[in-house]
Amino acid sequence: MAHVSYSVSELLENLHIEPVNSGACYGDWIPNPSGGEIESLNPATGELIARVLCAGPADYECVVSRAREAFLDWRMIPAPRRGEIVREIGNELRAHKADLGALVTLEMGKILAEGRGEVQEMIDIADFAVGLSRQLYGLTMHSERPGHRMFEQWHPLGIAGVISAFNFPVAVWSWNAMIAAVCGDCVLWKPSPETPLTAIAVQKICNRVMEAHGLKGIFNLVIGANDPIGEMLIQDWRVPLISFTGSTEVGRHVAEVVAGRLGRSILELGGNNGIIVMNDADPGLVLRAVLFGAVGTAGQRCTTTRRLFLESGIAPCVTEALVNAYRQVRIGDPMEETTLMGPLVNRRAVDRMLDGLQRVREQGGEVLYGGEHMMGCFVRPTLVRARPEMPVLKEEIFAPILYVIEFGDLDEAIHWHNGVPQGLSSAMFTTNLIATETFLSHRGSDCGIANINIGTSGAEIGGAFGGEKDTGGGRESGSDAWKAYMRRQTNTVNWSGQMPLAQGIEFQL
Ligand code: UN1
Repeated sequence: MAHVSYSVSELLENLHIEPVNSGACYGDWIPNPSGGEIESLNPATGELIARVLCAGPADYECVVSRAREAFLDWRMIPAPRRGEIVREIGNELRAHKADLGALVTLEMGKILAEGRGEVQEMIDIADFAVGLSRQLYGLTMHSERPGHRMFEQWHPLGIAGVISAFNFPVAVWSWNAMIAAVCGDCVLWKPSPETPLTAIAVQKICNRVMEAHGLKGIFNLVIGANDPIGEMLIQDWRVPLISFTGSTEVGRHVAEVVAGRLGRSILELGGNNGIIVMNDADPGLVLRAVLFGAVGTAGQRCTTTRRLFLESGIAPCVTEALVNAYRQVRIGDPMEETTLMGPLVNRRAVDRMLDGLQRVREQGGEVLYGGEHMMGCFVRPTLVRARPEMPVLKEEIFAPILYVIEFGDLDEAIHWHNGVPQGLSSAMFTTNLIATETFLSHRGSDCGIANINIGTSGAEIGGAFGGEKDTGGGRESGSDAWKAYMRRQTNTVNWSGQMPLAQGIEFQL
């Protein structure tokens, strides 16, 4: 395995990461939070990177009450002005792209190109949010009554709670935080305890920008365990919106608790993404898209390609090309520029992959390549020839396992493609217009994202991101996803000097 060429101490210094860091911040860091200590480990080497003191219940309380106070002022700043401040955050992220990207790599194991790509995603959404800050449009309606004006306004909502996952430790926060900030909300972030340092580095960047404007409490951080900190957050009526990214199992619990207090949730849960390849597809494109989709981020994206449906005519050549490509994947230290696949995030992830593979074999899956643990958190990307009825195909195993399934006709492929609980991302490779339109029609893909001649992962920020069924139904990022971060108010103004009632009702003494 290749050696590390990036100086870790320099990187940590550039991003102001200390050997021991506070995990609770409302602009000022709480010096000694009481929630116990966690260690951030490099999954490629097992080495300690730095320690973090977690937020305890009193620290949580302190941060949320400061955020609540900050909201009262932040909501009164004009949205375009809030956008200017978000632009400065985007510029700071540009300046720190290489370092922050490398810290993502160091802490969770995705390769450098993908770590930097993740920071680029933050920069892109910051730019999007700046433009959006001048476009928080409401509609006007024609009233049925004379001399009446109807319209709607979008007001800031309050504190947006963001619970993010290890696999996109900073980008998914930014989809929420940059949009929420221009909408006039404050943000309370609980990152994954697997990736506390990237969150601290981002919080420090935000603190510097906000401090220059005399602001605190707009971006806030509480690092801590699901119990008690996550639970306190989802139960807190002062946090009207919870945006949660993670497993379907935990997401279901979040949804129930937040709904129980009539709060709003945005859920971005498991995916089980499929690509359907028609005989007329360009095999070269298929190969590149599938390789990135299935092996990229070591199979740990919610958009990772997990099921590949090949029409029988093209199946042998694509399968053979994939086995060849998998053989050539350079596995190693993700801090090395030439590495294509780094480690899984931790040993539990390795165990879950190996358990899953046991079920695959028991159910008759034929491993065409890989299937084994190498060392530490490193595994081989795995290709499996599978039958569509195998129950394991309905699971999201968060690891680089790709099932190859052969099919005879398109209706059959769509049937099996949609026959899983999850509904995040999907794709078809074809040059046929009818197949394309069928896949994108009401009887085609049932997912939140459906692409043609593009893989399932690597979405741009400009579209709304999220999916259906067990994926949770939430939408984040671009398009009009911002509406979830604001409250809509319908206004009717009567300037007629009369009091006509709607629906023609007469009600007089
Ligand atoms: C995730 O895996 O949680 O579309 C998000 C993609 C990325 C985001 C993935 N832009 O693959």
